[in-house]
Amino acid sequence: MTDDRAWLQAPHRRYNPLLGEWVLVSPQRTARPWQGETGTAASAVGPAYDPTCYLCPGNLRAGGERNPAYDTTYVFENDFAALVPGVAADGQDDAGLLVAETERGRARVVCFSPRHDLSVAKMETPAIRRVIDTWTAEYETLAADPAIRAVTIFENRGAAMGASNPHPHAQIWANERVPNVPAREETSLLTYVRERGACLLCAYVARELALGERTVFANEHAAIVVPFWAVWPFEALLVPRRHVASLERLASEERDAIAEAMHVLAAAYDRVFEVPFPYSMGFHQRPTDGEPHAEWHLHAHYFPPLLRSATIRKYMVGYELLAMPQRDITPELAAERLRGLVQ
Ligand code: H2U
Ligand code: ZN
Repeated sequence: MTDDRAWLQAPHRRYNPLLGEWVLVSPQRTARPWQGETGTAASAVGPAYDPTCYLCPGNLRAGGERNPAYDTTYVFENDFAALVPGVAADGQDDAGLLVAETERGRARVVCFSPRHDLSVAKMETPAIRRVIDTWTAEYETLAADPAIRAVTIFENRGAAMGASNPHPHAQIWANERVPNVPAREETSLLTYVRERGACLLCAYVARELALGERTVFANEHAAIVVPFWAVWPFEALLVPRRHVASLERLASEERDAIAEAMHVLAAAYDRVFEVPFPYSMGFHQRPTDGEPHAEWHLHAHYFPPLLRSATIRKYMVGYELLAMPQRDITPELAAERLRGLVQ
């Protein structure tokens, strides 16, 4: 079927209402020759247990502690934490130019499974559900700390995204103050409610599910789309269909639905180039400052770097560092490709 929207084939820019910024889309550019780096494909995963892995059960970590013989999920305080509690409040503001302030926080590591060789794509949905339950418990514990006002749960998968270890794991960084990106999203969500009387993400997901062209997968309680404003080639947004602000407010069947959606997306990703697909993913949810934050709608972003093969990745360089993000393959084509790989 031909699409009669001529602008779709021409260079155009699209608005990201969550961040309040634009992305340049250049669909005509996908035919250009590639003479840059080819790199090497992400290597295959190793054995079920690796005696040299610092996340495997029973092993010694780099920080000197020994992991227990865990048989489900396992959480520990990051031995090399970027954020630590007990920092005395201090800082400076020199004419609005040299501005700094101390930041308290915590950093945790969450192992998804004792199995070194698993990934979200290979794990069964009930095991992913246990990971979601573990994240939820961590979120609630950190939220109860009056010094913590924001909790960021994220997974770096694959060496291409800086993951230090193939053992399936995520990190949790908890801050005294809401970090840049969720702070911008909060402003956008609040503005949308004020101007249009609706939740931006409730309205967006309903619109996408009705259109279908950027939908990758949907079940009763969760939807995955390649956002209209996606920057990364195969970027995806996972959203609970009900308006819910944070993990601990999800019903049991909603957690199961999110676990299924996470599995489906990770498995589809691995089929794109027939390699373990690297990505960074993570959740945005309400700040933990004690306010209700009814404006918040929990969601997860997936940012995978691969572009045209297992070895050709997108870089955020040049124009993107100096001006604005840019993409070649349209979000519609990326969604079509991913949708075709959902099993
Ligand atoms: P990444 O693979 O996403 O980098 O996460 C691994 C984290 O595990 C990383 O933040 C921590 C690193 O500081 N880590 C420990 O806490 N203990 C160790 O023994 C090694 C790594
Ligand atoms: Zn391991």
